[in-house]
Amino acid sequence: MAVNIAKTITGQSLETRNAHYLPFLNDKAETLDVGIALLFKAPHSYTGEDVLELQGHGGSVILDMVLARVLECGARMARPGEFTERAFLNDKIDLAQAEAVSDLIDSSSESAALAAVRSMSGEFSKRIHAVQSELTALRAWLEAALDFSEEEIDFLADPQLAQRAESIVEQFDSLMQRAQQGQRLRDGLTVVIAGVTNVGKSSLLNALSGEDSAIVTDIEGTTRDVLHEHITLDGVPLHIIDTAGLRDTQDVVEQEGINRARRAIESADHVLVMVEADELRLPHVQLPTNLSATLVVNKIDLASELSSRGAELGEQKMREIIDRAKLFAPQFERLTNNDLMCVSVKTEQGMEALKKHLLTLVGHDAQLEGAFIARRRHLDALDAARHASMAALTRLKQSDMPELAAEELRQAQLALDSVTGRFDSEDLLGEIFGSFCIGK
Ligand SMILES: Nc1nc2c(ncn2[C@@H]2O[C@H](COP(=O)(O)OP(=O)(O)O)[C@@H](O)[C@H]2O)c(=O)[nH]1
Ligand SMILES: [Mg+2]
Repeated sequence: MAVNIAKTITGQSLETRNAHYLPFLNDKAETLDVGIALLFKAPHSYTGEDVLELQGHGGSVILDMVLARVLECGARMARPGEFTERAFLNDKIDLAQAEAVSDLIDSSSESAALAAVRSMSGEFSKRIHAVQSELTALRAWLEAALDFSEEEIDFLADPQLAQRAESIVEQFDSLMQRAQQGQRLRDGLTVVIAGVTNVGKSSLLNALSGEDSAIVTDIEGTTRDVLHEHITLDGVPLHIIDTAGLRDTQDVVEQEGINRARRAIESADHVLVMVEADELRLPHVQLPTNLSATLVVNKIDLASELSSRGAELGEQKMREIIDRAKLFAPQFERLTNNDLMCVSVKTEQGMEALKKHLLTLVGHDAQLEGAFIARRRHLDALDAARHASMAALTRLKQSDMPELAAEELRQAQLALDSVTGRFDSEDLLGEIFGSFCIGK
């Protein structure tokens, strides 16, 4: 089809993969525009099919006329994402790569774009295939060992089996770390500001979003509902959530606000635990221990005791604050300097450092291994695959029902297949490609 249309519109037989500068003709052989025609023959094209590319001068009228002419010659308009969908169906790219095409186009920061290119060019998929083939090899070995389990040599007792499963689990860890970083670059991070009343939580939300969305007063219990703000720092999306101060109260409305605050905290990616420099008040509840958290000491403009360097609180004071904070958030047992920020929302002191810290959490400036752009569904699949491998490892270590270990490994493979799309689910494909823009 594309080859015929090329011939009709240009009046010539085009050489493949060559730029031809020539007129585009209408049905009366009149020139509509003069431009470049490129013909790609299957399978050497983006979609794996014959493709004709016409590059004209642009401008909506001429473009419409050329488009109308192409349609007249038998073409039809593509659905959103159809080119990439065809590339996927023709095995030019896998599903993770196809999704990365869309994520590259939509990327809102340089880091996200770099991560998307990495996934699009197949680096993410290559790592998945590597784990996949190790899973296959281990399964084959295990199945063989099971077949010979009646023999004298006990293959199942071979410690290499467990070692290999262990190495697979480790590979999952590194893969997930890079994918999670990519998912955060793509979808942003949900950060909840938590603490008692009047420490400056709402002021921080307003400062970060640059808007007066939350009401700030010196009256305790001012914020009663959960407030959401979507902000972007250096192109990285962040969802900041301000909550009611956590305290014991008889006020029914405030109590409901505090319950909502707790739920918001539980579903957050990260919590900023806010305290006041001079008045160490922390909530009576405890933060879930698996949440990552930063201790933010606010109102250092009011602090009576500053360190010799001036910018930070004295060491004695810091230790006191940390000791108290540990009671609220056990994760602060392992608090490092990176997880402790002294700020004054009022004078803006330390605010730049706090913003930088938030970007670090997203992995925006991570120099180590590059992130792979990834979606929630990829993370879920990797998580399921890791979980199944871990279960297999436990069985192998304890020599407990190895035939079930083989099944766990198979489940891990199935989960991994869903990332690269080696399976068919029409619904999922429709959902993925339907979200593309037209022409891609
Ligand atoms: N001096 C000083 N006051 C602050 C600072 N941040 C917030 N405040 C004040 O502290 C009071 C409580 O702030 P708010 O944001 O409503 O606290 P929330 O209850 O934790 O949301 C308000 O009067 C703010 O103006 C700060 O860095 N320094
Ligand atoms: Mg508030």
